[in-house]
Amino acid sequence: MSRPGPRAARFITLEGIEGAGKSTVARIVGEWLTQHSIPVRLTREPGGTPLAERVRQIVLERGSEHLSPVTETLLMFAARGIHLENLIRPALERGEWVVCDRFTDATRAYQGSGRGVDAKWIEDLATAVHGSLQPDCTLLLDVPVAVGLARARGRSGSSADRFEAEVEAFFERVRAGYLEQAAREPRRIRVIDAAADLAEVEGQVIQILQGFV
Ligand code: T5A
Repeated sequence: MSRPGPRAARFITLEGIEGAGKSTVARIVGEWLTQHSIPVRLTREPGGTPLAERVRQIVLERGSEHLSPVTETLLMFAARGIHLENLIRPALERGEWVVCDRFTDATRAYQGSGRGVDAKWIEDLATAVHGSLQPDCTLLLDVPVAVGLARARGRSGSSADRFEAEVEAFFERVRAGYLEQAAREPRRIRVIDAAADLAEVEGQVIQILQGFV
C-alpha cells in the first residue's frame, strides 16, 4: 500500500506496560484529531474486530490449558492478521487515521523480551503478516513497573488476566525491551514520561501530534 503525501492517513500506535495509560491517551489523541477535523479510527490489539476479539479472549483468559510462548506469539499474529485485513488497512485506504492501542512492538516486548521468544522469528512473522506496513508514529508510555501495576491492578482486582497475573520481573523485562526498541528507532518511537500526572502526559502527547500533522 502506498502512503504518500503530507496529510495522508497516519497509523499511530500506543505502547507500554499494563496501566501505563494507553487507553486514556488513545482517547486524548482521538479527541485532538477530531477537533482538527481529521477522521480517526480508534482500535486495539489483540482484537479490534469481532473475530480478532475472539482470539483476544483465548489469549488473555486464565484457563486451565497451557499456552506456550510460541503459541501465544502465533495467536497475537493471527489476531493481527485479521485486524489488519478487516480494519486497519481499509481504514487507512479510506483516509482515516488509525490510532491503535498496541501493535507488533508489543509482541517484540512481551513475547520477545518478556518470554524469550526468538527475535528473528518474530520479525519473520511480522513481515509475513504486515509486510512493510509499520506505524508512522509510536507513543511509548513509559512508567515504572510498580506504578503501572498499581494502576492496572487497582482497576481489575481479582479479575487479572494472564498477563496482569505475571510477576514484576516479567514486566521489568518488557519495559526494558520497549526502551531498547525506542533507542533503536528514535524517530518512530517517542518516549513519554507516563508517571507524570495526566495533564502533563496530555501536554507531551499534543506537542508530538502538533509536530506530526
Ligand atoms: N499483548 C498484547 C502481548 O503480550 N503481545 C501483543 O502482541 C499484544 C498486542 C492486553 C495484553 O496483551 C498483551 C499485553 C497486555 O498484557 P491491553 O488490553 O492493552 O493488552 O491491556 P493492558 O495493557 O492491561 O491495558 P490497561 O488498560 O491495563 O492499561 P492502559 O490502557 O495502559 O491504562 P489505562 O489508560 O486504562 O489506565 C489505567 C488506569 O490508570 C489511570 C487511568 O485513569 C486508569 O484508571 N491513569 C493515570 N493515573 C494517573 N496518572 C496518569 N498519567 C494516568 N494515566 C492513566
